[in-house]
Amino acid sequence: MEMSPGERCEIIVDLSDGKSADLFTLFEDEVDEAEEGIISGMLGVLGSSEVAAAMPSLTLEVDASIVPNRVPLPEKLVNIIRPKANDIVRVRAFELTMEHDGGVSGHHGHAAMDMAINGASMDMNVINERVNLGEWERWRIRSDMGAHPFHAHGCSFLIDQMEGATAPEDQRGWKDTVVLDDDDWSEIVVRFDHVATDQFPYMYHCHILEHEDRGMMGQFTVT
Ligand SMILES: [Cu+2]
Repeated sequence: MEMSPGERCEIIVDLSDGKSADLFTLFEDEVDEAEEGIISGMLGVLGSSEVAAAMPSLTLEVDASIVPNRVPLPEKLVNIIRPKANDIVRVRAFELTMEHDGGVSGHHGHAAMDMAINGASMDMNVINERVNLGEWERWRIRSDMGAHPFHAHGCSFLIDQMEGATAPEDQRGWKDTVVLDDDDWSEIVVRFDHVATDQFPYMYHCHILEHEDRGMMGQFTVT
């Protein structure tokens, strides 16, 4: 599974054979190199040096003292009721941008980047959006440059379109992060059911730490 910073995935692991299962975390380029090795590794045929060197992030082991409760997987894991088109009362657009800050080389020998959403870098004293409690909205989020995992507080949302196309099956559940690729856009439908005041607003932001720290973040109230 491809995962971005801050993203969560729910998985079901079949341990009915009693064997343990290893979960690996790799960087994107390592995945490309090691994908075949990982798959053969799963089959117990460790071949690739990448896989041999990789440490599992998590190992799931079966506790033999627990009597297994063997139930079949349900036909449907969750029942999601999507809002109808006319339930959505507002559309907001968010443009994520990165710009060189004037080309002056910084102390580290490279120009710093200014990062912003809708032209504004994060400012603790500015409320960027005001949302009405309990109303469905459509948020269209676009990356001007680079890949960004967009995250919003105080909600779970449904991804309608992802990277300019219909969201893949594994992205159609309740989410709190949506990934945008370079020069791509995604659309979410979202409803906020918790109050957030001017004094204690929520945030939406890119979940790459270096990007949110450089301003790719905004504040919103829910009232
Ligand atoms: Cu980012």
